[in-house]
Amino acid sequence: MDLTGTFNKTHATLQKAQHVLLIPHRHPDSDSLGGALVFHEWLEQKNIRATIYCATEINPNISFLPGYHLVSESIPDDIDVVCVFDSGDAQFAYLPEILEKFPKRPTVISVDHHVSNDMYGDINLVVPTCASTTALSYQFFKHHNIHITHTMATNMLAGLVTDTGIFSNPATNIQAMEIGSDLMNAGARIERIVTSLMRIKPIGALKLWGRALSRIEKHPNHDIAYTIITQKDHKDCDVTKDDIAGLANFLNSVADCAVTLILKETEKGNIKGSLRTTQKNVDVSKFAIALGGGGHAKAAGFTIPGKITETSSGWKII
Ligand SMILES: [Mn+2]
Repeated sequence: MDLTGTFNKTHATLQKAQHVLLIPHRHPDSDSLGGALVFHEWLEQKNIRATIYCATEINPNISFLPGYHLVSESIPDDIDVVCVFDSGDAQFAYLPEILEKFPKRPTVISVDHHVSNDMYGDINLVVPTCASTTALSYQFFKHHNIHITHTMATNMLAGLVTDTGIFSNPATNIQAMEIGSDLMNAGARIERIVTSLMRIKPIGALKLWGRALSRIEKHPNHDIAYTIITQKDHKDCDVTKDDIAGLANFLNSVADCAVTLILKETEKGNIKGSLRTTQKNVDVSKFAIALGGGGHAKAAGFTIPGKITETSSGWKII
């Protein structure tokens, strides 16, 4: 894939901008916010005005990202370029609502690595073979001979570590390892990243994980392991939504099954299903779509009405 044209177009558009709005997707992870932060740092160096705006709250577990405090709570009105990071569609970043605020539509650049990206940008710097949006940003910076500072390197490596599951999931390729190694040379702090993203878990979350893990069952006919989390578990263990976010990924990486499924009761009387697979030939999004949900081939979800109750013969959805 020759990216020269798109790299140059992106570079030229940003260079000419009077004020760039950098937006991660809703509830950003470190790949999305990390991407916005490295571009922010570079634009500031070039004396090009840039503002990072996020439409939702940001999980404090990524507050270690250098520049995290720079995220603005308001949108300036002199924006002429909007750059969206790690968002496969416009709505996932609340882009349509943001664009409505401007009388003259700014130029939209999408920087992303999702295979499902629907090319909503005027410029689409979209490369699905990149392990992370920050790995793509790294390539852009290298192409234009932009010096990668140690803070940029930490932001880039954080995205790469997150999206590769610490260099272990199918997104991990030789290029990801090479970029990771170069970023460490540039001063990225991998121990800080791994500790913040992967290790620190509140005790309540560990208790909840314990309950969920103790209930795992394997389907008698299909190669699928599943477990459940009830609203009572939430209350007993005093956890937040973010505390359980990593459980589906953890289960997927350790369970001796092709597919894992977590069924979680929500406050609103629904059940949320989180599907994961590590198998190359399995597409869990098909299953999720059949149940009215969606997602990616390796990670997908759905929501159905119902409650989970314990009966004498086991757990039942009613
Ligand atoms: Mn990503």
